[in-house]
Amino acid sequence: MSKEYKRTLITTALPYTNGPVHIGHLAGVYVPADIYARYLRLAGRPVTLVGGSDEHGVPITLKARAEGVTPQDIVDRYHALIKESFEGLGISFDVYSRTTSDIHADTASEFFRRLYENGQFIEKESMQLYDPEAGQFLADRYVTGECPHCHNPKAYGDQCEACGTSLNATDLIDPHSAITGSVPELRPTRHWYLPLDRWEPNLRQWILEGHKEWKSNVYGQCKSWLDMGLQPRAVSRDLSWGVPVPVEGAEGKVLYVWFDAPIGYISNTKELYPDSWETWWKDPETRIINFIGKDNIVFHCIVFPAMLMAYGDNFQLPDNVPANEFLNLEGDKISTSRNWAVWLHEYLADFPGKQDVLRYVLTANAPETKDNDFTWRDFQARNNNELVAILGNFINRVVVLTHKYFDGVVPAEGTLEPIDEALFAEMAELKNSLTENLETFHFREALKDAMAFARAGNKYLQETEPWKVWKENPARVATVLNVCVQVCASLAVVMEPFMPFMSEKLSAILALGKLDWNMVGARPVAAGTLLGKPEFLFEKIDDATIQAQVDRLVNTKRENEIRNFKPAPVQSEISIDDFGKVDLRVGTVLTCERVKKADKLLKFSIDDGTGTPRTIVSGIAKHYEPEALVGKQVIFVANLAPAKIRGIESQGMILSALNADGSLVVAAPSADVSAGAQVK
Ligand code: B3M
Ligand code: ZN
Repeated sequence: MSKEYKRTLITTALPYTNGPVHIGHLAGVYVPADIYARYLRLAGRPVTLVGGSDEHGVPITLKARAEGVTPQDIVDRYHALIKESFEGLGISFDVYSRTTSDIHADTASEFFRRLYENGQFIEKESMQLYDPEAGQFLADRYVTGECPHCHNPKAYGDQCEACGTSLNATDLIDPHSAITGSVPELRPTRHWYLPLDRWEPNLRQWILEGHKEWKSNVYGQCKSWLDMGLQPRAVSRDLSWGVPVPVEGAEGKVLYVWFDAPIGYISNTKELYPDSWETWWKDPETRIINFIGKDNIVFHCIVFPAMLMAYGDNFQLPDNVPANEFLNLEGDKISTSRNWAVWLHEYLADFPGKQDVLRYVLTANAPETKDNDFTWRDFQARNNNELVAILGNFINRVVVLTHKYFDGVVPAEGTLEPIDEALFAEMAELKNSLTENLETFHFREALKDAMAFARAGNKYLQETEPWKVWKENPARVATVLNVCVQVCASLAVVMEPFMPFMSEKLSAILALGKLDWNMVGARPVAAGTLLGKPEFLFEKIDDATIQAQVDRLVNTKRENEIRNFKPAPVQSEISIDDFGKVDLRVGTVLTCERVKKADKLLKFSIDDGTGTPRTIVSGIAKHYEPEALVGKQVIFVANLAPAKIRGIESQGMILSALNADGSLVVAAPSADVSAGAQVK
């Protein structure tokens, strides 16, 4: 931070209300923003945390169409769910509103009108994609096609998710309507464009010269955008869902969702502070920080700043945009449409009282510099080995020992020994590092520093061993426990941004009152304070609980695979004579066993009606227990040339079908037939 600001306005990307929020949203945007806001509050620095739902745009109208309900139904449903689940996780928004509010419609319209009146737009007619079957123009997510840059076949009309390039619908190769699947035609239509090129020199100066301290992923994306050269961007759309374009002759047109959504940050601040909102946006003493995911960088660093520059009137640009990379789930990209996610509202229902665990894991594993992976096993391990074994354990021991030796009353500090002084010195260093990491948005590292207080505490207890000293030197035990209680107090404060629920419980046990960053490394608990009852702030999560979550994902994957199954293309034609050469037979399995040291192979002995059992080796051991097949009938190719497999001569091949989800079933007659019967 180059200068001292009077206040900080933190914005969080407004989630589209076309579905609930998932751990990817949380790790990328809301948990880090909340950590930062909570830290600033503890440090006594004025801060406002702004959030809200993004309720316009094609994701919402598409969802409404798919369900046969109105867009309003969709946004009402998900806005309520999202708002409630954010509260459940303790995201401490000062305001969480929505872009369908009146105040937003007014603010966004006024913004557009001012730019329009000041000649900040180019108005032009152009040919746009039109779906004659649906009777509407196609832009953004209404149209998919091949990305002209990376040739991803499923790019959207506004962006290619594979290479991150932002697109115009007419850039797509081989476009298709997302509504009807039909091939769109071109029709003329009139729109307003924001000439980003006009602002290019200012943007270059502001970002490339002025903000070299930005995260390299953010700075790099901006630089490559600016180096490619900026183009005018349409800020209106031919749609009915959105904020109507507030000028004459614009019937049937609404503001482009990426024009109105960032203005939502302003509208929501207005809603919160009807009288003083301008201080938070126009005073150069206000510092604005935008928390977003990496797919939103261009809109926050190029488009919205250009809008603010065009508006003028002292609107401040963000001081930093600490965008995160993506979080994957069990090795796979999180996806709302594929239901591949851990949904926040489901987590809160499945893990009541464990909000902090999710916050902890998402921070410890945050995708700050590269994409990262969430796995349920890691979640369990971090809970059991870190939260329970290190943090919870230290606090619990201190409170239990204080109750045991001093009836829960914090003993006087007495005379400090070098080891005690060393612990305070260590805490002072940790505080510096932690503060620095929080100030620079390195929340993973910050969390490590915070945990280091608990590690240091455990080590100190291990070394001072009050339970051994008690008999001959109770005064020393008094000192040790006083010191330990002070470490707990530091923990209550340093953990608050990360895990506010445990911090609140711990503060109550220590009777700390209002928390303050100055308490960290200090001695805020007075001797004589009566501690609350010891309680376990964390508890182990067992294997069965984790397995249930893993099973749910496995099921989701199966459902997706079956839903998306596309049969392989039929092979080239053969004649009836060709087919006649294949001698298919029914056989009955006499014995079946695994082939040693070959985990895929089963060795069958088959009654093929000849009286001499036939041996067949088949690669289906992953799908069947051998015993389950004994006595069953199978269909096999009887005249296949024998082949040696692992030293066994296999005399034929058993037929089977591979299911979409990778499961396999052996082909069999629908009722028992004589062994050796031909299949034709
Ligand atoms: N709703 C995109 C998203 O959820 C968009 C963010 C708007 S921030 C002003 O990824
Ligand atoms: Zn692409």
